[in-house]
Amino acid sequence: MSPTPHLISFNLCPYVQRSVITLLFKDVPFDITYIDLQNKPDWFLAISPLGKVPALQVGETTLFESAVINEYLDEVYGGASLHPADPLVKALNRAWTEFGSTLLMSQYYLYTAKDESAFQKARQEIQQKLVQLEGVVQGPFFNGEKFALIDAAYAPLWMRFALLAEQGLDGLYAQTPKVAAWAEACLALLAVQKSVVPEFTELFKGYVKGTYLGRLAA
Ligand SMILES: N[C@@H](CCC(=O)N[C@@H](CS)C(=O)NCC(=O)O)C(=O)O
Repeated sequence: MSPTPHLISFNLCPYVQRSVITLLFKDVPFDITYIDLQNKPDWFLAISPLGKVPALQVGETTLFESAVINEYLDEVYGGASLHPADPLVKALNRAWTEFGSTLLMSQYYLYTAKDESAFQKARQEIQQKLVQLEGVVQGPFFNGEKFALIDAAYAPLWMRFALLAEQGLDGLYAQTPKVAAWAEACLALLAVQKSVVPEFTELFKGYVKGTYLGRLAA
């Protein structure tokens, strides 16, 4: 029997959230330890080669990088695979998952922008990436009817965009109705809703408070 997976996390991290969604969706019991990234514990630095979360401890072994962790979890735990069986489709899913990581960075630049010009630059980058996604998403999920690892990789983005919309970020999906429906389908899942700490909304809005967007919302 495989050991209980143990995730090392930070309560606002979208990359760890990808793994939590995968574990919850597959109904796999797991342990989770939250650390302060501003004050990384020595034991964490000793096991995480890049000093980043997520790290996944499986027995004596520590894995890192969210996409790799998710593939491992999918292969080893909880029944049917969440990755497409066809090698070409699987490879494409991996490529678009990496694209999703660049979108996470653009999103980060958006909600940490200190002035309008940085904000508009990030917004433009995001809009362009959403248009690119509009051309490839099948709907309702990325590959069609079935929720997959790639959806777990994008769901943290959709959750943060929904909160940013409450902060005044409007019209984000105006040109991308398929992406909007994809986001909605992901956010409707219990595994996604339960993938963050109960105080997440408050923490996230607090994080955005001092930024350009936070000032707009005030
Ligand atoms: N490519 C990594 C990115 C992980 C990442 O950037 N994690 C952030 C938190 S959301 C982190 O640990 N940052 C700490 C640091 O860079 O020092 C993955 O997909 O796992």
